[in-house]
Amino acid sequence: MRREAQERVAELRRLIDYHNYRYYVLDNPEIPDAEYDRLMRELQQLEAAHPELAMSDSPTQRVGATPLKVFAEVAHSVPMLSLNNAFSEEDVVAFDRRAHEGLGHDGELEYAVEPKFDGLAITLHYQNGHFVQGATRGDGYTGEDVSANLRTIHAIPLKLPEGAPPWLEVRGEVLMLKRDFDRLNAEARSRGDKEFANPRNAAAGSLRQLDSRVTAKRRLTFFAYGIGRVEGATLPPSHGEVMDWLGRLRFPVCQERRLVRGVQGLLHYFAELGAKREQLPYEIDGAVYKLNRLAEQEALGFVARAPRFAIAHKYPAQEELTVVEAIDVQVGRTGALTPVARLKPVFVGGVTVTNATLHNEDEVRRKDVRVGDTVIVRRAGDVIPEVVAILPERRPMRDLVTPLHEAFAMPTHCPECAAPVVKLEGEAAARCTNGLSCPAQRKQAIIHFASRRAMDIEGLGDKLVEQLVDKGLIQTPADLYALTVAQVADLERMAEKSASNLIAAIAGSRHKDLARFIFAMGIRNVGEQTAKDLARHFGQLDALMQADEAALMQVPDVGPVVAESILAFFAEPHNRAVIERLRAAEAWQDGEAQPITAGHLAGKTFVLTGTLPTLAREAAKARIEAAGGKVAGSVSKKTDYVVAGAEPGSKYTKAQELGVTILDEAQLLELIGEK
Ligand code: 5U1
Repeated sequence: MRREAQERVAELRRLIDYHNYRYYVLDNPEIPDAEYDRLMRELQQLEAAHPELAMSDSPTQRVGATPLKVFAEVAHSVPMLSLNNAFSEEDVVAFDRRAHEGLGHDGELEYAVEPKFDGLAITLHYQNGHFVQGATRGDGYTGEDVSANLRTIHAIPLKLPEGAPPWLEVRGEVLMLKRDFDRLNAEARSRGDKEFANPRNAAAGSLRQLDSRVTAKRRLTFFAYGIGRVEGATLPPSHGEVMDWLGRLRFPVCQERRLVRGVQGLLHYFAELGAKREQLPYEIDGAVYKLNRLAEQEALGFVARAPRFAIAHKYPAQEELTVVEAIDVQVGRTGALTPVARLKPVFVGGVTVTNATLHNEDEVRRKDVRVGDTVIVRRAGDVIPEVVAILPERRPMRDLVTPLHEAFAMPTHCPECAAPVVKLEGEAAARCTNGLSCPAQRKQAIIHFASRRAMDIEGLGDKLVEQLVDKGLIQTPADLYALTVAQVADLERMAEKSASNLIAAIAGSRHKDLARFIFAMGIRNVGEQTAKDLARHFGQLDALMQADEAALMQVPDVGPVVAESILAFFAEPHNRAVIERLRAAEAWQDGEAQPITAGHLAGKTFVLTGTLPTLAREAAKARIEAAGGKVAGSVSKKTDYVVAGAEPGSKYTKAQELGVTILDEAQLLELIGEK
């Protein structure tokens, strides 16, 4: 009996380790979750019945252990170095030149390049293929023993396959994926708990928990990027091959790593990775360049605490500290009031930022942002800069207990037109109740109408619209088509030439397709995609204007809220009058109705692989199913589409082999009709 249990336990551990690897490292599970859970439960029951069979590297040990009082210290046998940074092309050129000089090498050098993960460096020790200890970097010489916490990270193997060397130290980074970070913060928010400022802090906070059961509940992951020490095995001659070897030992290695030659290769990689940065499922703050040949790495050696053979090329910081000088309230197109922090200018994300959105009143109160506060500002990609958090310890004090500035409160009257402000139940935004009689809303409506994705009137920017409205030359988008060159030439910073260009651009914006026109009208809750769907479904504006709630809800993704916004918009006599004038100006052209119905993907089979930039796997599946499609677990000749995200698994290769259409997230959304 005992022998039978022993064999089954070994078999279950082998099976679970394998499926764990398929799921967490390859992102390509072979069995359903329920089957995995069944195997795990069986193993837990057997281990409980036979405590003598318990082992620290059993997959059941990933749930966390008894809390520690303190972390033990671990002296690193090989120091955990930091990297020198390069902030400019010149720095990279100088790095490459030093490498040439140090090696006495002519011609281009070969570099192994990969993302610089924004996580926490750790080292993992394996003895005879078993995970025995893991530690943080600490000061580079001594770190903290966080073994119990590392065991809970499913991407870290607890047992290596046959052929692992007797002693192996693997170095890499623990991090939290952006989607897991968002989920963690959403949960914290719903409980009223403090949120983490960024995935790095969340990963650090989770890894440095004395109670590993807490770590087990946070989803952390890991990427290997090097070796600390190895005994009993000869490493291959290049870094790239070492990484491939680690991959075969079932360590997660990053799919974005490449081999490049010379400075041009490095800079090209830097630009390419930078363009992908926002879409990657994890945060990075640069690229790491390493001489690929280990013999060359050894020949160059180290300076102080950093290797000469490697460098981190950093992107401009996406987060910086600055001070809030004022909090203003802006009125948007639909009357929504947005608090905006006016900031002491700060260079962040590659530009100088002076304003950051505070989203809404609840958000300001939750973050407790006040004038005078030192705050973390974040600007990532083209996203509007935002205040992430305040630094409470830097808050100026009037005395020991009273803050210098009061907590923010939303004004009760519109700062632009003094009309009362309301906050509707279930809505985060407070709104001015004055509609298009409010000059701010009127300006925003016209700015939106003229914008690139709407009527695309070149040269009609915010400042010009402001002047036109303030001078009483225009009140609605329809007035644009009645403007004259003389009227425009009189405005500040305008002359005859620029005025006639603008009038020509306004005239040239006519005859837009119906979808753009619907979007340009700025109906609440009607974005570009809904506008496209409505245009396609109804074909003509009159048909849309006459549609009742039931007819509107025939359009996929139009629910009661969107339908209600459309009905309210067309019920407004002022809006109907403006539309009639725009009809007379021939602002749009009607088309043919091509009614769309839900379920247009009926009969189509999809397979998901890799991490999509914004949609979690479940969300992508739900959308496909809502459109009538089916999601399968593996690729076959019957698969119609494979949807691939970052780091796709073998399903991607299989799809290529079988010639199955491969979609990215944007293409999927387009197919579903959401884009
Ligand atoms: N991706 C990556 N990050 N990182 C950090 N590779 C890498 N290598 C490092 C460090 C400190 O050090 C080795 C070059 C020794």
